[in-house]
Amino acid sequence: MDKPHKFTNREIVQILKEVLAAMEVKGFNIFETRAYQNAISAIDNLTSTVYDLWEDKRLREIPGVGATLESHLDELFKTGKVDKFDSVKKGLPEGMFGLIGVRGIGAKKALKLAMAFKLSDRSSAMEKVKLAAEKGQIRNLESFGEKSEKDILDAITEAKMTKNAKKRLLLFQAEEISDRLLNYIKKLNVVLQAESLGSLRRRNPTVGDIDIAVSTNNSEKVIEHFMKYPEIDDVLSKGDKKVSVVLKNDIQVDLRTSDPAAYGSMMQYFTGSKQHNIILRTYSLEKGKSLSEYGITYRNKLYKFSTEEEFYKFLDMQYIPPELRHGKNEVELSLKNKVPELVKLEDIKGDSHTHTTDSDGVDTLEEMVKTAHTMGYKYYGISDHAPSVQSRGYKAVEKIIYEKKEKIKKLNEKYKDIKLFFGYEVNILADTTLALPDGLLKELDYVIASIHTSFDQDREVITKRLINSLENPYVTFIGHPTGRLINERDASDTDWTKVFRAAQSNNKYFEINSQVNRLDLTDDLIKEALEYGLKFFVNTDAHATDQLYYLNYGIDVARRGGCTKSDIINTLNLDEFEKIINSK
Ligand code: DGT
Ligand code: CA
Ligand code: CA
Ligand code: ZN
Repeated sequence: MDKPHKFTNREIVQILKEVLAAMEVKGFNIFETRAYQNAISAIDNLTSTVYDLWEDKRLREIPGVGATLESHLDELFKTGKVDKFDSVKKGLPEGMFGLIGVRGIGAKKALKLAMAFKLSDRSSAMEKVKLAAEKGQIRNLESFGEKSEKDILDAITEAKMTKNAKKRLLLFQAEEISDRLLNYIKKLNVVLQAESLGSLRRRNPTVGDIDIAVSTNNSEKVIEHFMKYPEIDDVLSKGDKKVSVVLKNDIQVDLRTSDPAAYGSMMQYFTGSKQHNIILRTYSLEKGKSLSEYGITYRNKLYKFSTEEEFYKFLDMQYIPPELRHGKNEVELSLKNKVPELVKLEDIKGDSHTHTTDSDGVDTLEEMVKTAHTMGYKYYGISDHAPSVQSRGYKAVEKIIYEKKEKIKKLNEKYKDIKLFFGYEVNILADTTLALPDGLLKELDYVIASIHTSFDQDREVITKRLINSLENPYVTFIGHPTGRLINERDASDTDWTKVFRAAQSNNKYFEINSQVNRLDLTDDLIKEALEYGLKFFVNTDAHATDQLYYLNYGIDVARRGGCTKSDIINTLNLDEFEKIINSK
């Protein structure tokens, strides 16, 4: 019997997306489609392979995979197809499915295009639609237009370009994979030290491949042990001190060993960034010192370094933390002894962007507060999405606010050593106004203004939306200011110079949002904002109690932007923090 195909996560996601599309055009109800939606996003973010989980009978651990989907996947892995999926797709033109997954083409549009251009074959569907778009034949179809024709053309071109290009991992995904691997490696007793380098150590928001360094006097044994790592799928190259492999989840790992005496040099070299190393090398050469992964050669003698600190010291430089090794002005700062002392997670005294079941959170107000209390926070801001005045009416919203105030007051009495603040996250509407009128904003302790819709407006409009919000006396800070979603949505087009000036003259702040696919503001904009003397709130934007623990990802970004403790508002003591909140 043929060995069944080992479906990759990406293939499974595509299969599920196609079934979901078929369900949507056939009018299945939301309860039937939701499981598929949940499973798709869970598998998209999975760091292990679905196939392996299936082999271990652990499919149900994937969020969204219940008994039904489990049996479908079981059938898929055993037979290569799923009867139920085929019957759902029956009667629909095959070409429609060749378009699923292209940005901007949903199920209904895919069907319309397939009907209009008689797309009976999936493999040629994209190419045919591209041709039609180029000929201007799409704009005249019902519910399409010139803009959507152009968007479709862009999306297909992009989809073709990135078809073979791998998506970069989000930092937390790379960290999970690398922690698992380090855990395995460290079980070997000849391993003296092991850690991940490269973009992961620099805390870059995304990671291309994983670089692991091992300090040992027995490289042979380390490599032998590493080669037995059960997640390895393929070996790209193998030497005495260096191996490159691809894991089953399609991620490349480069592992290098070094004897302890030279471990610091190796760490420095493979931490990068490449641009940082280039600048460093140029500077060192001027001093007659030549750099390599083994050490520094000076007057024909090789100096080895067991730590990075010694390495930078030998170059008469102040130590540069990995997060700052961008290849910008950090070498210059180091030579002037002006490397900032970066903010640390332990400096944080509270979180000020959090949701509850009152809006789209999954845990109740008290559950969230209890967790924040356990974490030892001194203060905690509750900032659900504001209830809509448009749909509920002013009076009703006013009532909700008074009731919530009472509730929070009671919790403040119950949890005495943490101070709770009542805020809302208020939408900045497409027409540049805020979704809650001033009369209600003034009832709150603080206000987060955020854009949640119309991200692709023109630069002037986006800029005006942010500036108008910054000019509102009740607004405290702007939430996730660029609106980007990593790998999904670009930052909105914004004139940051104007926005930063507006924040400066109105004494307003920006958020550094710790959600792993946001990390927003971005490090380069933080750096720019610091030049205007601006300060930040680092928040989790938690929608569940466990997300309150992920503030470290926001701190990573703050550090990459060069923030010290005094640049971050929620490192302040309660009384100073309260002054800022009350300054409206
Ligand atoms: P990634 O994997 O795309 O997220 O980014 P990195 O920074 O981890 O890059 P990677 O894995 O290609 O290489 C790891 C580090 O090794 C890199 O940050 C600097 C160092 N490195 C790699 N190639 C070169 C090179 O040609 N010259 C120098 N100076 N350093 C290099
Ligand atoms: Ca790397
Ligand atoms: Ca690498
Ligand atoms: Zn938000």
